[in-house]
Amino acid sequence: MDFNSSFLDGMVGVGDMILLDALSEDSLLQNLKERFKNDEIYTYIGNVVISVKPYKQLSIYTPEKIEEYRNSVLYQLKPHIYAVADEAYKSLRDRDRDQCILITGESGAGKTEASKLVMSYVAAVCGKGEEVNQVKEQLLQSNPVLEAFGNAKTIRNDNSSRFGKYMDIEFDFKGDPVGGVISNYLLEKSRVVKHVKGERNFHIFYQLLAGGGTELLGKLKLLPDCSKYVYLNKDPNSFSGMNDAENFRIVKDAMKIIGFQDTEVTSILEIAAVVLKLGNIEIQGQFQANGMASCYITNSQYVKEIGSLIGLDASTLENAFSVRTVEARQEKVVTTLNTSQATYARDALAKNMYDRLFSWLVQRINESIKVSEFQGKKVMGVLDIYGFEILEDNSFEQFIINYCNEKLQQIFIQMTLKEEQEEYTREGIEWTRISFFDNEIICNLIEDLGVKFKNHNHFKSKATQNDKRITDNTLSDISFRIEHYAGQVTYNTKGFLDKNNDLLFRDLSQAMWKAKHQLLKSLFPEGDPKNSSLKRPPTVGFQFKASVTTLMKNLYAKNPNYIRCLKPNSTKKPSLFDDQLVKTQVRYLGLLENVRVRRAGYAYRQVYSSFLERYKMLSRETWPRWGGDARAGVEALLNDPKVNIPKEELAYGRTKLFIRTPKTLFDLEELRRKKLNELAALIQSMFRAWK
Ligand code: AD9
Ligand code: MG
Repeated sequence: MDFNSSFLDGMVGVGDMILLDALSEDSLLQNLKERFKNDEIYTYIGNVVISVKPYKQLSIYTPEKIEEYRNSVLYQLKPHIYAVADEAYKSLRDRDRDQCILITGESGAGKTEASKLVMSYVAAVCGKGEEVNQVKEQLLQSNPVLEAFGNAKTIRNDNSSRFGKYMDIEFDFKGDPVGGVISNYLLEKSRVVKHVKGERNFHIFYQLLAGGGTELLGKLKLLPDCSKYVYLNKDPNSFSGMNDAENFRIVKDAMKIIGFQDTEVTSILEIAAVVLKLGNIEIQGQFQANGMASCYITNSQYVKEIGSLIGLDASTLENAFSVRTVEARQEKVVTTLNTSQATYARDALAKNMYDRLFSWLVQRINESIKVSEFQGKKVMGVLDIYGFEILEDNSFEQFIINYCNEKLQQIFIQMTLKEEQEEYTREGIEWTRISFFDNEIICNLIEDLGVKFKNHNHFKSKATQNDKRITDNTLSDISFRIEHYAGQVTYNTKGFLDKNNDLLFRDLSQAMWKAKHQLLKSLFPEGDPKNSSLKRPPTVGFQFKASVTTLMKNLYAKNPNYIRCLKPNSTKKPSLFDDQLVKTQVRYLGLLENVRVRRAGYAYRQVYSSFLERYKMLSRETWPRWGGDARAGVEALLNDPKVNIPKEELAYGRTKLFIRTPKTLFDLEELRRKKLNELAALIQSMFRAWK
């Protein structure tokens, strides 16, 4: 294969930044910009694909494109997510290596879209039997369902993921999908009760009201008008271009395909309706005869409606909103709630109910897509989490989201940069060290702070013990600042403690457990008097850290593939490339260091035996078989004058062969292809002669 005429010909700038002429931050940016202006939104750094979101539909996702990538090897065609998906899939299918696809970038940069492109590519290229098709459909249809319940319109993104998602797609030995497992990470449940102007609550509420139709809404006693619900936005501008009614139909169809029963769908929507109604419960304060503050519900209509939807006596519910029972040394003490406590309790119930419903949905989908024990499994994990966020007011949610991104950056650094350097050292190959920013210290700091978060002073004392990365001398008493890899973020600690403790008064969970509504009841197991001795659950921060730790372990065990998403501008304009904005992202994603490491080193490496197996037909020395040691075989193969690879392109490590530039690999692939054609022709002619 002629390198120039395939990978680079007709290409704007360079497709792999390892091949940049003079490497600097400017040349890297310039290259991305030039390519972006010509609708070349994907660019490689070795096997990492950089995506600059186009803000318009490009015709590069057609079935024909999929066919093209399916029949090529990496680097033969223009850079594309499909090429990375293809590489990962083939490595899984042919080399038995579990894969993970890590997609990072800030909010609105295109992560979720990228994850769907990967999924649809894999679905298109693997087997086609009836059973396989059903599995594929179920896996793909999990997206609209989870997006309806877990995504929302935000200032940065009309379809912003408000939960983290990791999906393992499982394959059999042939490489056909047999099922999957989805893990969800911390839904931003505060959105259920509150969102800022211009944003919205989770899509499903609007979809239900817009698309539910008279009969369903009548049954749920809902009105189609969002402005009637306190938890929903009253800002009409935030609805433009959302297609809620149409999306509701899509979600219902998707649920059917996944295997939800009609009764389950109804139960789910009933709970969504209950959440909306909870928001409309108005609570007023009053003083009791003894002078104690208490409260009452002014519009009992909603309590009655909730009661009838969930099969619970309205007075039980009303009571649960106005008192709190605390057990101390086997004694029950009942106190009345004041207005703000009761409002807090109401919102806590709505948030918890929705959050638990969401987790239940994920588990329910998993039930449909789970793989039976005996099927051989190879796994491709796709990680799509909420992107790094710097808002005007950053609270506990941003702290959690940014921590997760910080961990992903750490894994990227560790796996790509550190691994790269360490591998050379391990393999005994000469290597000049490159310094790069290691964010481990920040991860440790956040873990330390978040898990044991007690109060603001805790941060202050830690800040003095630590370095400049937490600076709060100039800040108000209720804030602290962290110098994240992606920028400085000032967090407001108001509400931190509450959100971390996530307290739901037991009176409410007990009331929910008394409901006849089976699904709702099952969401509040701690309300069962038999479980009343259960200890308080660990804090949200603690649970999150534990799940992120498991996730990281899982990712470390797989072969990583990276998609790094960049946002070209913040104004959603199709062809605007905001240099400064992209520069910031390029910096914090460490792209320049990434290129440096790959350039200083070798673009490709392979263990000797696999390399020999793949290319042995190129030399008479090694074909049809090589009897000796694999490394000696590779040397014999590459020393064959017919193969003709420049010496400086190669380095022999302890266990692997290293190839400096992708071009050499293309040359080898092309030689191999020609040789295989020759061999096929030879076999055919022999066969003919024999007949
Ligand atoms: V967040 O962290 O969940 O808020 P993401 O997931 O990074 O964010 P998303 O994939 O949702 O961003 O992309 C945002 C929007 O950009 C999408 O809804 C699309 O309208 C648009 N987008 C993203 N990628 C592409 C693309 N390759 N081509 C065209 C795109 N439009
Ligand atoms: Mg997303």
